[in-house]
Amino acid sequence: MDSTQSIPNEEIHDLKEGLGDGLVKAIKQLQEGMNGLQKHQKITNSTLQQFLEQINVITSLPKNRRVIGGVLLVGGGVLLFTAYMIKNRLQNKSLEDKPRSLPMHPSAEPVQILLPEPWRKIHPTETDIPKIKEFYRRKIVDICHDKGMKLNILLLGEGASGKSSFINSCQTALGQSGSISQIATVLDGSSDSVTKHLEVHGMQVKDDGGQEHIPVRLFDCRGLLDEKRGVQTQDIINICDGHVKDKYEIRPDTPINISDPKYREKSRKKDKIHCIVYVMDAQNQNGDNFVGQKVRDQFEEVKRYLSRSGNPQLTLLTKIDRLGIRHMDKIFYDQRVKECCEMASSFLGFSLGCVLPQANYCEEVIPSVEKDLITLFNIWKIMESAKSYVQKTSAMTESVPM
Ligand SMILES: Nc1nc2c(ncn2[C@@H]2O[C@H](COP(=O)(O)OP(=O)(O)OP(=O)(O)O)[C@@H](O)[C@H]2O)c(=O)[nH]1
Ligand SMILES: [Mg+2]
Repeated sequence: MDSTQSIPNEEIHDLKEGLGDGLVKAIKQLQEGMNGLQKHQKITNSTLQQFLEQINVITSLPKNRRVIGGVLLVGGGVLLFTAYMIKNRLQNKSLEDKPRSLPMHPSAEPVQILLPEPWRKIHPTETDIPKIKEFYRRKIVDICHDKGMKLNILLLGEGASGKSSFINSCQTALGQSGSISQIATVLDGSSDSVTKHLEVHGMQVKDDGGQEHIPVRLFDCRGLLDEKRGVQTQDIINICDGHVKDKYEIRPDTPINISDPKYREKSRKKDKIHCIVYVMDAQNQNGDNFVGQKVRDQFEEVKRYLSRSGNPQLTLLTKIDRLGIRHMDKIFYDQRVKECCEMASSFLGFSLGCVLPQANYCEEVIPSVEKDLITLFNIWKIMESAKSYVQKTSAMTESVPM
């Protein structure tokens, strides 16, 4: 039966007027809303317009209620689908407009952070890290074979900058015992300096015949802090000049008294410091302020004093692992480490070559070749500087028991 015959003409007209116009109105409203979203999406306008016309045509046909209902259902579905697609396209477009995150290097470091060439070459070949490690250990041992030479190194820096941890890292890398050395005391979260005495640490290296001492002594010192808690500049100068003996308790309020049993009145050349290392925390690059003003002033005073005697002065930039570096074997490719070293170099007025980035052992339970390698390179570099100073001044002509 022809379906139009069962519906009176007026009814069809009303239906068309009612549903058709209502639908057209709704579509128009939706279209207006979408136009706002579609600044860049001309395609959507024409799609909607075509759809609108189709609906108009269909609703004007004299069909029965079921046909019209079906049309509305399908039309509504298509409409929702179209709106969904438009929304997705607009979202994708806005994501495309945002700056992309950095493309990743195969090693998962962003490429512009890892430089194509190392900013500092620390070893001749890069293919076999354990072999390179051995190369530096051998160089360090060879320094020792130079006619009983003794090298005194003073580590000077703010409290918690990593002085004692560096001593432990050196012994770990040199000792090859398979565990982390704890010859110097390191504690977390102390507001005062953990190291309160002048502590002189000898180093041992594992050689073919077992452990043997090497003629380097690392002087650990109370941290520089404020007037109430830090080491006094006069004490630092006395240490550099060899007047302070091992285990002297450094008092923040007063420098060593010449009547103190730990005061060495007549210091010999072998008691003096042959290289001073300013230890700074790489995380503290607040602008370019690695240390507070009080500590900076003390550094400057010590620098001025030592520059008269030509004593080598280096900077150890600790905690570089906290700069967000994932692969410790990539630190000399890392732009962040380079920039941090440059800041440290201009902060203290030393050349970039005098700044040594360091990542100490702190949470590990076993040593890693990468940290061992950095540490060995740094201690070797420090010892080389001390050695040339000693040679230059002929300071160490006598043999000294460790
Ligand atoms: N992540 C990281 N932590 C470090 C590093 N060096 C030291 N630390 C941590 O920093 C804190 C202080 O280290 P210490 O070695 O005691 O510092 P210090 O300069 O001897 O401090 P004082 O003796 O208090 O003057 C400890 O929690 C160490 O584990 C490093 O290179 N990386
Ligand atoms: Mg300490």
